[in-house]
Amino acid sequence: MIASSGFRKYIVITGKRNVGKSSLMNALIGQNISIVSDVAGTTTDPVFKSMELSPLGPVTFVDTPGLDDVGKLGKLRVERAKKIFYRADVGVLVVDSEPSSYEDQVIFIFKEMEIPFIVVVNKSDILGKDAEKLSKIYQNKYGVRTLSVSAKEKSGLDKIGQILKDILPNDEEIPFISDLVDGGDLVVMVVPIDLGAPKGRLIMPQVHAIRETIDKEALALVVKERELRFAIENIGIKPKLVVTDSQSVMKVVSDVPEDVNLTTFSILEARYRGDLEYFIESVEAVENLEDGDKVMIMEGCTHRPLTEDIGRVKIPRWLVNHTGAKIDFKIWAGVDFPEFEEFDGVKLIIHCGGCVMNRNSMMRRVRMSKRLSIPMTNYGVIISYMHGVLERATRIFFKEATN
Ligand SMILES: Nc1nc2c(ncn2[C@@H]2O[C@H](COP(=O)(O)OP(=O)(O)OP(=O)(O)O)[C@@H](O)[C@H]2O)c(=O)[nH]1
Ligand SMILES: [Mg+2]
Repeated sequence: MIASSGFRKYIVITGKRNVGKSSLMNALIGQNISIVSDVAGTTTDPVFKSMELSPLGPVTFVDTPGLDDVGKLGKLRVERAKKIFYRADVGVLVVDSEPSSYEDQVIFIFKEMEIPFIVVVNKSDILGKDAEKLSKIYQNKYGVRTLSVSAKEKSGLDKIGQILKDILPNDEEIPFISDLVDGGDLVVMVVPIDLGAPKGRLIMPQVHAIRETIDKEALALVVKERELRFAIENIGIKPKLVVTDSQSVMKVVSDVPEDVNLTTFSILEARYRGDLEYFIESVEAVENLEDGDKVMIMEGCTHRPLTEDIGRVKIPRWLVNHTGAKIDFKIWAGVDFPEFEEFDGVKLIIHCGGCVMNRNSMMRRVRMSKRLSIPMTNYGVIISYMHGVLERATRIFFKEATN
């Protein structure tokens, strides 16, 4: 698969003017993409370049303007930095001298935005032994990993890929359903006729749930919603869990006894790929929506919208009914990250299940939303919320924590 920008790691190169940020990016990519000169402030807008960086894989380097001249108190600097940093996976702070209040501030922003970063001491060709001294100073002051290089002579650069890989967040895969069931348990799955699915097929989350259930030596019983009550009343074993399609959740809640665990495929997806607790906490933002507020519907792929499309038609309709507010919906679809300006005035992000995304690419969007201080929830969570059954449909995940 060609890595589109949604899967590429963003590496943001920052530092004072003239420290050699553009030279470093050029040295890393082996091309003169970004303009280098001895005039401070040469780079005026971010410059992007994508490449493969071993052993990290596909990355996009972002060379940025030095921000050491903006705003005496640095307020403007913070705003500008945030605008560039919000989608960074890792930061590279380039230096050629001892830390000043500028480096203090950039590192403060990295820490505040939870962006892992390294310090690259550049110009080792002229710094000589001082390069090592500087490395030590930065290590001791900020507890950060450092690397001393010469962008001019292209030396000291070969370890950078490994170091960046070491500090990148590791969004390990988590189970879809297997941690919720034991061998011998019965799981009932409610699968309605799906007009969106190809004829004769089940959709991915349904297949995934069945696979993990049977691999746990548990029993998977798959029914349509009309047969659910009959199944529960006649099977003779109390189900450990009932999983339903979100759109039938209300009917299913009324058919499943209160002491039987219940959730939806979309909520399982929300947990599997994203941050379920954060999505639940964020959904409360619905209650503050007012006339004219913007809500971004964010999708992981560009599919052709269906007539009764869940993201474009149903959720907006439910949300307007729920809040009574005239909401301004924006759709963002695709693997790329929206530009900063797209988030202007957005009060809530509602993300799709992300069936084409992996956990890492979803968690990056979660991190982005936190950095932008815009709450983000997802389809599965908000659908159950608007139907008044979110607590019921998520109880199983939080049971152990409250015991
Ligand atoms: N000796 C030496 N000079 C370097 C090195 N890297 C960059 N320079 C010089 O430092 C000056 C600034 O380099 P740039 O790469 O334009 O620096 P920058 O950080 O991108 O600067 P701005 O875009 O203005 O913020 C140029 O004259 C470069 O030739 C290095 O490793 N060694
Ligand atoms: Mg530059």
